[in-house]
Amino acid sequence: MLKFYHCPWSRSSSIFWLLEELGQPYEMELIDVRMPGGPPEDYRAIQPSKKVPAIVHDGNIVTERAAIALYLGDAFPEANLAPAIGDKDRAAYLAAMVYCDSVLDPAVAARAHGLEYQSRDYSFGLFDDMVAYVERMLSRQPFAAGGRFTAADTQLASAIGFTMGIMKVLPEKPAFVDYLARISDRPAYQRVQARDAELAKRVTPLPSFSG
Ligand SMILES: N[C@@H](CCC(=O)N[C@@H](CS)C(=O)NCC(=O)O)C(=O)O
Repeated sequence: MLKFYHCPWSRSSSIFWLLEELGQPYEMELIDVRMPGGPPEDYRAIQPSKKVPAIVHDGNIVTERAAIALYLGDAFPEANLAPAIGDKDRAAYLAAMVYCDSVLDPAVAARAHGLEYQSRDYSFGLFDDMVAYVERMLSRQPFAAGGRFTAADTQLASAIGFTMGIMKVLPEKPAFVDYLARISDRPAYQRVQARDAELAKRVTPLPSFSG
């Protein structure tokens, strides 16, 4: 059995979407990461920083969104969401997965917090370089890893949707808007939007973002 630790409307929502795309059975445990004091201490045995997402599958604890998405895509190849080793799209797939969490996410956070820095100061580099790169990528290919939807799109589209649509930090580039339009009618995506809205009533509300 697969167990999924989730907080609605958070970074774990991208893994929720991927699980729905995979169509495998899983059990969800809600972790209220926004509650005062954070989740209970014993959750640290699953996720060392008491963050979401995390999964347990076949006795393996997997943390870190990129690792979880890669793990799940490979664990369920029948869903055809992970270009296999040897596939020409594998390199772009791996790079996009890691880029979302190691460059896009921290670059947006740095911008949101008004951090002034040089590219060489942090491994994630400059916000404007990140925006230009993602815009170029999505202008030359319809999906994160090339011509077809993969697990990497659950991560990239979630990141763009949240940081552009909710945080209002990522600029509304036509390439980003068109990309979100390409994925937004997927049934798994629609299901997760509806379920997260329901589940959100059971946890501490999101802070408001001033933009
Ligand atoms: N590096 C982690 C980061 C996960 C993360 O930042 N999760 C947020 C959800 S939006 C969280 O749990 N925040 C609660 C907290 O930091 O106390 C990953 O990629 O999985």
